[in-house]
Amino acid sequence: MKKALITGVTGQDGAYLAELLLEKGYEVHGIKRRSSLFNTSRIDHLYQDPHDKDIRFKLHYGDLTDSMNLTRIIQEVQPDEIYNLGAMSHVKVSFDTPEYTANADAVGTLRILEAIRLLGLEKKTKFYQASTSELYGLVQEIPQKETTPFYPRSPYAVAKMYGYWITVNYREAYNMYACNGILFNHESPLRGETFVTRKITRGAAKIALGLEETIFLGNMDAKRDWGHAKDYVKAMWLMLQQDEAEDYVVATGVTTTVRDFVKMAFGELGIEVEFSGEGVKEVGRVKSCSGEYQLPEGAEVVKVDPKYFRPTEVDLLIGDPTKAKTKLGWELEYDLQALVKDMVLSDMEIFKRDQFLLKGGHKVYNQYE
Ligand code: NDP
Ligand code: GDR
Repeated sequence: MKKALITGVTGQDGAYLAELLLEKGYEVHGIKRRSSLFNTSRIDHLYQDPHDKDIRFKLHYGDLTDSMNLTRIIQEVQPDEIYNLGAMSHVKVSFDTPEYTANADAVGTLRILEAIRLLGLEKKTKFYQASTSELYGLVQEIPQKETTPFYPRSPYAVAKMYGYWITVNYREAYNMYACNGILFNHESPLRGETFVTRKITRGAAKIALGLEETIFLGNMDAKRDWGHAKDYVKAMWLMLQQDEAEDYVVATGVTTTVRDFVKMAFGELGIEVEFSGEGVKEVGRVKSCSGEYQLPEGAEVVKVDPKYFRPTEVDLLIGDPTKAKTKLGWELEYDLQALVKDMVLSDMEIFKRDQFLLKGGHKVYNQYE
């Protein structure tokens, strides 16, 4: 039985990847951080009681900022594959916590590679690094592919640039099987609530159900190449099943503005939204409603709050996944419409529960960011 170790197993991708690897018959080990509350909601359905015999899903406490801890876990597990998905992954937050971001995202990657080397596992353990389209940053070429020059635009992207190159360096210096997946934005019902797509699908669901009036967003003109996380974790696995370690772009090849994502999300609920105004004055208003959810015409459902603007922005991402498709045989199952539908339906379920609780006189607390 193959053994895999996943850092960031409690995150969006970690949860989908753990599920995929368990389906494939792996023994899956995940590293989770200690937190004052349970932080395993995305993987609770996979949980196996450690007291049971022959369990195939095991969690270890750990942190990417702790070399000794990482080395001990890797020594204990002796994994065939390590997927380094753990990171401080929020671009805007990286401007607030740049040093920590560098420690976890850049040096954290080095810590794992060095642990593999020190433990003499270079020939046994294959390594996947969660690299990102944020490396492309300021547009140098479109669509962006494996050979496009990098120009990172945030402390997050700069830290990930180190992670990218140290992975390449360990591959070349020590002949390790180490790959970068340069993944473009991928989303899902499990996406963190403060990333723009989930913020929009949650907002649209709450507004349709009368639980909220307005979503406040930042740059509406930003364009992203959005895919479904379920498709993207398959590419991660495929990258570690090849004869040779290489780096791959994983993307859909289609780019969409934040504004159009908003229209699609409300559209799933039969609510047509039109935008007017520019910059901080831009507003999204209800034009018409054709389904179950009837909102007043002209209701201002989207406004701009400059607090969500970034000091340096990445305006346009669009990836060319030709190499992943031809060399890995990777295929997409979800297009953007199917992704939006999956997210909106899931958030409707969540907020219908809240609506039910409110009607029963219970309090419901929601966080906004
Ligand atoms: P999430 O933010 O959902 O998950 C990040 C995971 O990393 C969580 O499990 C988190 O733990 C964990 N983590 C954070 N800091 C540390 C630390 N210091 N030590 C150990 N674990 C830590 O990210 P995604 O699942 O969306 O992304 C997975 C990876 O892919 C990340 O590295 C991200 O940067 C990268 N990436 C993501 C893309 C996307 O569009 N989703 C695109 C390209 C790259 P906790 O749950 O406790 O917070
Ligand atoms: P991104 O994702 O920065 O691309 O990083 P995010 O969803 O945060 O932003 C996408 C674009 O939307 C604009 N935007 C807003 N973003 C947020 N979060 N909140 C808002 O209110 C808002 N309004 C507009 C942003 O300015 C940006 O242009 C994600 C992360 O998963 C990274 O870890 C990963 O590496 C990259 O995708 C690829």
